[in-house]
Amino acid sequence: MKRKLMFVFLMACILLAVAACTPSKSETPAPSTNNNTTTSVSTGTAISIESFAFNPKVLTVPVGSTVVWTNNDSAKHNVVSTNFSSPEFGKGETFEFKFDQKGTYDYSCGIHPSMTGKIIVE
Ligand SMILES: [Cu+2]
Repeated sequence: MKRKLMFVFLMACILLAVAACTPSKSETPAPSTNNNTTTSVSTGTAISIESFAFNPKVLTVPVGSTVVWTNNDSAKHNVVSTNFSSPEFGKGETFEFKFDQKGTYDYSCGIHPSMTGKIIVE
C-alpha cells in the first residue's frame, strides 16, 4: 500500500515537472499575412466576413460591379444599407449586390451594429 502511494506521488511530481517545462500554447506566433505583397488598390469585388468584421472594410469598385459578401464566421450576419439589405446568412453562404450607380454606400451588420463597411462606386 505504501509503495502505491509513493508511485502516485512520483507520477504527480513528473506531471508537474512536464507541465512546468511545456511552453504555453498561447505563445504560438500568428501566421504572417501575405496582404502586403498585393497592391494597395483593391480591384476585387469580394468581401469576406470574418471575426465579426468586413474585410476589406472599404471597397472601391467600378460602376456596374457585383459585390459578393461571403460569411466565414460561424455566427450569422447580414448586410444592411439604406440602398440594399440581405437576409441573415451563415457560414459559407454569400450575398450579392450589383452597384449600378456611383456613390458611397455605408453599410453595417443588422445583428452586430459595430460591424460596419463601405462600398465606394466610381
Ligand atoms: Cu453580424
